[in-house]
Amino acid sequence: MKDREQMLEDIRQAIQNGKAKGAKKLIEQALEDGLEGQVIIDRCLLKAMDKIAEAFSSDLKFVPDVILASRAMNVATVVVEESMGLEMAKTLGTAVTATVRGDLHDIGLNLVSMMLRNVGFKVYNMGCDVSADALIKKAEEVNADIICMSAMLTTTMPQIQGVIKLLENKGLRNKYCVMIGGAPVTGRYAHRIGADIYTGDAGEAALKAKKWMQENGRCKAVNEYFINGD
Ligand code: B12
Repeated sequence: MKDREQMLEDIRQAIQNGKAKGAKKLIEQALEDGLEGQVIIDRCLLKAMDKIAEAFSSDLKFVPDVILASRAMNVATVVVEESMGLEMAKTLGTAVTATVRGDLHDIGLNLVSMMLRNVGFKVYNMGCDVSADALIKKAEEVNADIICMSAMLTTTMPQIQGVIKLLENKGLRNKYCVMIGGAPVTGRYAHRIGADIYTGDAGEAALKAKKWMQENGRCKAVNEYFINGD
């Protein structure tokens, strides 16, 4: 059996090099050998994308490389997610997640969706390039508690505000917690446009969403998340 560090390094390399099938196989093997899903997320998935982002910014990798790595990353995310048994029987609450209209970045969004599932949310991940109308329609249809929006481009960031405005116009603003994030988004911007939660990373997003549910008396089921008091 390969040692743990070597397994992690191989998975990271496979993702960085855009080898989706290879990454999937390596992750399945690592899980079988006892590596925890959370360790794979922290040490492989997040690290691999950091490296890709770095290489992209320094012109060492180009758009096709990034697309391949992104695909591998999304495949890897699904494998880890399934291994963690994240289809929740007990539901802490319901979240609809999407990257806003005109924006094709979905890696951060997928991570946020996974982390939300991890703490007990039922998550409807609508993917990228989602219009304000479609997002609100979905939230209404599934009786969501939280609307999560990701924007990765300065040019698409205003779409978040557009969704909030549309919620206001429809008289629905107070029905939902609006949580936002993405590389160009800041806490200051979130405050200015009237979003409820901003965080810079997926793990913290899930914890803040869970806290919001507790503080706003929105928990749909009394379950272990609250019995444990955390
Ligand atoms: C991968 C990537 C792509 C891929 C996307 C593939 C995919 N399936 O997602 C491709 C190649 C398609 C792409 C295309 C483009 N990209 Co691009 N891309 C990136 C890159 C390298 C990495 C982004 C990423 O996935 N990071 C890893 C994830 C894990 O991080 P993250 O998304 O930031 O998410 C974390 C947090 O932000 C947060 N978070 C994210 N969403 C949310 C949501 C909520 C609710 C919360 C609470 C938190 C949260 O949690 C996440 C995990 O902790 C970045 C560079 C960078 N440093 O960010 C550029 C970058 C975002 N891209 C950029 C640009 C300019 C483009 C293009 C315009 C390039 C072009 N000329 O065609 C196009 C635009 C396409 C479009 N219409 O969207 C610029 C944006 C600049 C700007 N300020 O607007 C960046 C910053 C690169 C750069 N330095 O110039 N890109």
